Amino acid sequence: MSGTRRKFFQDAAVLGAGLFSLRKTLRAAEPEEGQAKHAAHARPATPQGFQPMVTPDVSDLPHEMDGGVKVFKLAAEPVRKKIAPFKTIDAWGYCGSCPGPTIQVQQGDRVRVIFENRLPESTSMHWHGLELPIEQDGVPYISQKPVAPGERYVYEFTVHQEGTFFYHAHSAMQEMMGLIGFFVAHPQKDYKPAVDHDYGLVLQEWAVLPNNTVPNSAAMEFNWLTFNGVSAPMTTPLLARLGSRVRLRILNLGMDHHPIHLHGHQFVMTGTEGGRAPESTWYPMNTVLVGVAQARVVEFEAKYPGAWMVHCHLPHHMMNSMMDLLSDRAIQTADQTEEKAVGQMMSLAKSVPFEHVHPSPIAPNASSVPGFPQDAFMEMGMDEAVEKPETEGLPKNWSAGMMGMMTMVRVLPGKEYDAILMKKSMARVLAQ
Ligand SMILES: [Cu+2]
Repeated sequence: MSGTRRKFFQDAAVLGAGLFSLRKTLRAAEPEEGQAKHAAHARPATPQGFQPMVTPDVSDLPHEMDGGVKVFKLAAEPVRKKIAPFKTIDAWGYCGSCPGPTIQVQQGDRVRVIFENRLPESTSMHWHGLELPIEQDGVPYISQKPVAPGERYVYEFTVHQEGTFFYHAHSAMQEMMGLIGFFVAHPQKDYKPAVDHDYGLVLQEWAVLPNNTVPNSAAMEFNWLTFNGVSAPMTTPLLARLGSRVRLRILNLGMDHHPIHLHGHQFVMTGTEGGRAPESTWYPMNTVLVGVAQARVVEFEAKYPGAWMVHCHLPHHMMNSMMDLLSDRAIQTADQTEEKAVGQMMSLAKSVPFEHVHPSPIAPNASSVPGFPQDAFMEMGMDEAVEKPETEGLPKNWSAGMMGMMTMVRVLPGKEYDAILMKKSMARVLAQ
C-alpha cells in the first residue's frame, strides 16, 4: 500500500465516527446506492421524481430549470482521456467527458439543450431513438445546417417516451472519436418490479497504434475496448447489496456487436433502445448481444455473494492493447522464455508508475510445446494503480485477470456493502 493510501485509510479511521451522521446526508445525495434493499420495492421519491441511473466513471450532466423547461448545456470538444493506467488517448467527447455526461430526464419533460461546438469542424447532435420534430433530429443538411466550430445550436423538445436512449454526433468518424452519451428517460410510473441499483455502461472501441494517442477512426480492427471510457481493470466495479435487484443498461456505438456476459446469475432482458419490454417477453439468459446502435436493458436478482464478471465475450475484446506489446511479442515469441517475458513486462512496467505481478507459472518444457505462449505472460496485475473504494477487499492480483471490455458486479453482504459506501463517502469528503 502506498504511503498516500495508507494515510487515506488512517484518516478514514479517525474520521469514521464523525462521519456516521454525515453518511445519512450523503446517502440522500446519492440515492443510487444508499437506498438499496432495505428500501427495495418501495423507494422513496427523489427531488427529480425518479431514481437516477448511475454511469460508473462518467458523471451526470446537470441542468437548470427555466420555467417548466429542463435546460442542459452540452459542449462538444476534444477530450484527453486516460483509458488505462498506462494509456492516454486524444478522443473527442462532451464537456470534458468521453463518453459524454449522462443526461437523465423524466417522461413528459420539456428539455432544452444548449449545444456548443468546440470542435475544429462542424457537427450536430442526434437524439437516438427519440420521437421528436424533424428539426430536432440533428442530421446535417437534412434537418438542420451543420453547427460550425464556435457556434451554438439550441435543441428543444418534449420527451413523451420512457427508456434508454442516447445522443451522438451524426457523423460516422466523429462517432468513432467518442461523441456519444446516455440519454435516459425515466418513466412517470416506476417500472415493476422496482430495482435497487440501476447502472449504465457505454461500449466503445478504439484503434490506437503504439506510441500514438489519436484513435484511427477509419480502422476496422480495434485494440482498445472500453466500458464508460475506461478499459479493465480501470473500470469501477458495480456494487450490489446481496439480495437486491439490479438493472444494467448497456449501449453500443462502435463497429462491432458485443455479447455481454454476466457470471453466476441469470438475467432477463427488460428493455431495448425502444423502451420497456413487456414482462411476457422476458426469459432467462446470461449473455445479451448488444448490437451497434442498440441499447439492451437487463435485470437480475443479486443472489450470490462474490465478484462476478460482466464482460464482452468476444475473445479479442477480453484483452487490452495487443498492439502495444506486439513488437516485443513478435520478436520473442519464437523462443519465448520466462526470463524474457518478465523482462518484457518489466520494460513496460518501468514506463508506468505501478508494480506489476509476476506472471502465472509455466511448464519447464513450455517452449518446446507448439502454440506456446498463448495467454502466458499476458497478465499484468495493477491492483494499486486502480485502487478505489469499490475495489476494497478484492483478492490480491484481482486486476491481473481484468482486461478490455470488462467490469464486475460485486454482490456484497450488507455489512461489507455499507463499509464500502462509507469509504466512498469519506473519499468524497476528503476530496472536497
Ligand atoms: Cu465485444
